[in-house]
Amino acid sequence: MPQALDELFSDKQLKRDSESLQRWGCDRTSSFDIAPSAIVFPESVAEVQALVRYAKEEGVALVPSGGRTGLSGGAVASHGEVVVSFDRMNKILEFNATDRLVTCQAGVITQTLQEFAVEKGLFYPVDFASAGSSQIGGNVATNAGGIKVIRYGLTRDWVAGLRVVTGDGELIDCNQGLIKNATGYDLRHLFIGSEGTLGFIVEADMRLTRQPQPQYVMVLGVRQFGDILKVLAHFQESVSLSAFEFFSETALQKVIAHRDLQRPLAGSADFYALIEFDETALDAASRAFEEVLANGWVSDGVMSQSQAQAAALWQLREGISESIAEFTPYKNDLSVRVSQMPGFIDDVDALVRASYPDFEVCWYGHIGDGNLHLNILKPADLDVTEFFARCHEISPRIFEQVSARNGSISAEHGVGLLKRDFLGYTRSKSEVAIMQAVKKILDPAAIMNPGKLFQ
Ligand code: 2HG
Ligand code: ZN
Repeated sequence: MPQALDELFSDKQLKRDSESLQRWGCDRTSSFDIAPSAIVFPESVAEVQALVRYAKEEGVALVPSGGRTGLSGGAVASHGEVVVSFDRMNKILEFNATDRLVTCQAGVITQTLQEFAVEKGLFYPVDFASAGSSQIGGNVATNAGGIKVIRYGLTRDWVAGLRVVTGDGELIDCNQGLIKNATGYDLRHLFIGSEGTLGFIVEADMRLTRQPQPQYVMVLGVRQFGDILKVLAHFQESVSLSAFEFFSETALQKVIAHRDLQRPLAGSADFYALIEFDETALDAASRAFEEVLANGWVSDGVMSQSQAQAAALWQLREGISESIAEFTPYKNDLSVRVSQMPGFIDDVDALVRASYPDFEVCWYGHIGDGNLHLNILKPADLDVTEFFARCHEISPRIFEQVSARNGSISAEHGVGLLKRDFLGYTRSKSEVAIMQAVKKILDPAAIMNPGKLFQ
């Protein structure tokens, strides 16, 4: 096998040194072995096709790799796989102002697309803390969400067309950038969120939209977990929100210490809501603030007076994930319908308190989308394996709560390796069987990111 790779790729497109294997063989997870056999960097669709055909012939497992910012092990190579990095397929190929479409190679960095849109007087609204390194191909493959979903939806909503190399090495063109196309199954949506298990996304036609008005950000101190949802409902009665995020005091303390930031409010609260809206909603938002204060749900609040202040307040939320990385967190990314949230929060909170009395628990997330990030922090003196084993023991009990409310065990981070064994809490046996059957058709030799999502 190694010889053939030398024939398919030039020296600069192929790495086998141990430093590179460690670097490109993983994502942001820390609990899986990293053991790829080689890293390849294709520069064209034809090279990806040739590689897949060769891998199919020889039974070589391939792992696609984008910005390596994933949190579920979807891009981890633990079993001698060949990692296919899209770092060298990072060009914006085409822009059409009438269609408001940008054609990106899979390796275009999210922030590059965002900046390109601004240059054209437009806006690419999917955004998250790792936008500076995550790649469009990876975003599509995991249907990435982020901080503006409440207003703009997920990556799925911005994909107008996809070119995908299937496990047969065929190139298929899905939806051609059309708005309307009622010609049967929309295969584009099958690949979105498929985590590279059906084919490798090589190009995507991404939609852009109008630039938003200047944004205002409020951070509110909230007394109780359950009151955050009352605040959300109250604001939504009169304000079109572009974000409604929350974080706990523990999360705030971590990010402040890590980035050396200022506390947003004079005092502290158990929880904080971060709310974003544009200037047309300024009066309504100010009124809503007075009302939630009068209702006793909120103890205090602050509103940005400039774009710089808005960005500073956003740091308090966006910096959390990075700030807790040093505590080797055990991650959960849960979602239920917003209407189910109150009971769900109470039950999971009680479970976590009872199960991990000696662990620090950090709550934050996109509560306006029904999405909670629950991070359990490792005590410094506890061994990693033991810590993960203890957390794993409790996971089924948390997932039972998710399942009882028809929720999801992975709202936006994907299943990968981390949640694979728990897929059944969200997907029925019939659904998993259908997914496996679809995989057999598109990836008959089982070489496309095998072992991810399901066995
Ligand atoms: C976020 O919302 C990201 O900040 C990361 O989805 C979440 O690290 C996490 O748990
Ligand atoms: Zn998130």
